[in-house]
Amino acid sequence: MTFAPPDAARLAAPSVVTEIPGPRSRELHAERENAVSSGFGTVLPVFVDHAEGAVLVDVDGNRFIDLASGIAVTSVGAAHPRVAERIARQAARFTHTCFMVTEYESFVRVAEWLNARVPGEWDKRTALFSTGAEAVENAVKIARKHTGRPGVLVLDEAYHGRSLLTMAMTAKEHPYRSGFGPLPDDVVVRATNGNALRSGLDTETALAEVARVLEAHGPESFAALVVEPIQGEGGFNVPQPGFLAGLAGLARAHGIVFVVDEIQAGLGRTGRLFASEHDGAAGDLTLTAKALGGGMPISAVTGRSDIMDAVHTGGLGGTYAGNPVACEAALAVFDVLDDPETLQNVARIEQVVRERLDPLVDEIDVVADVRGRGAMLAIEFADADLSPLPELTSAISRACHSSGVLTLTTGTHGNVIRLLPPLIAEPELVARGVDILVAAIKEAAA
Ligand code: PLZ
Repeated sequence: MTFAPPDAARLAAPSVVTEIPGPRSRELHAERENAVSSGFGTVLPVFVDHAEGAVLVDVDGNRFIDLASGIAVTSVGAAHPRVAERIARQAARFTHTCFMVTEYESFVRVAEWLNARVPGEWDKRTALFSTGAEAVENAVKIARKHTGRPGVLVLDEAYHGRSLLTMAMTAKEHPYRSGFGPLPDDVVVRATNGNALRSGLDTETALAEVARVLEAHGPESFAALVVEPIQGEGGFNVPQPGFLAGLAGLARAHGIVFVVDEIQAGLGRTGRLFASEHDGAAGDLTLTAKALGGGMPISAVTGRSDIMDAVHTGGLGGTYAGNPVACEAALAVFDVLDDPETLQNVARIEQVVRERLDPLVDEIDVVADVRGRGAMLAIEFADADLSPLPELTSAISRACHSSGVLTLTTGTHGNVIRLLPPLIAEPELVARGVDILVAAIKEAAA
């Protein structure tokens, strides 16, 4: 059984038995403040003891419905028995060799699975790394080597990471970029994302605008165009119909490598294995991370073999790239993703969330939009003139936390609550969490 069956114990959530955060979490948090750099923020300062499917249990015994999945990572839950078992077995055999020193089979099997399933009817190769930002950086390196060009085109509201290059590719100034410059702004160029709610552009006009930016900089200066098939940190912005396919066409017309960053939206999250499938816009290179390792750090660049093999031997790597324990975890995640029950469950999750959130757009003035796909859905809060309401948004999210539901905010303006339950979450449990969210919205809007 790969798909985790409903379990009465897991459904015993939420259960809030102390104030939030509880006394033990507060003690630990005080210790943290003396030990950990203040550069790390925290959404909900409770310390987790263990997970049961889509439920997180804290050190004070509070049980939270997890609508965050550690930012779209624990799609199979944070303690899937198969993942735990394969990790334990591999750790007892060997934890590391460095794939550049001696090889192991699981690295090859992970690459084969991705090559077979990543969109694009062409021969593929895969390179494994550890983090999402590393996958993005390496995609740019590979595209540069293949094209011999320097530039990277990205979109408004994009998020691609916190490393020096990916920070420049990320759009939002605070907290990601402020004070960390200078940024390599001479190679990173930004164009419109055709934001359906806010840009006022239709697909055709948005594509013409991207083409204009390309022309202004000289299309032959760009190695890669990097896009998210649904923007995650930017606010769960779903591309307008035809936009992604149009971008792919523009890139290919100019010999620019089209890179699809599926790090947040990929691997079943949107109800298809890859989010770009909804738009018929396969990447020349496709990036995965997050859900790939079921919580273990592993990322991948998968794409056209002629592009992937343009790199000289020794040009790609990293000490921990495709670590064997993380590869075993990925193989366990693949079993769950290959079980048709999993994507069927995502469709059920989408249905219970949409049933509850969609009507709010008409019922509640401050609800500006409900959007997303599958188990990647969001609700945006704004005034009638679309002025963002970030304080109201945080207050609603905090009210959910106090009631035992772990929600996250997102978006360029911080005025979006995003829902990212594990793909294996019981729809009844997600429904219960969303009912609590709806009650919090109604109370805050009243
Ligand atoms: N590309 C599309 O969503 C990571 C960021 C959390 P790393 N998103 C969560 C935070 O505040 O640091 C992400 C993403 C997309 C790339 C990344 C980067 O992945 O594994 O965090 O490096």
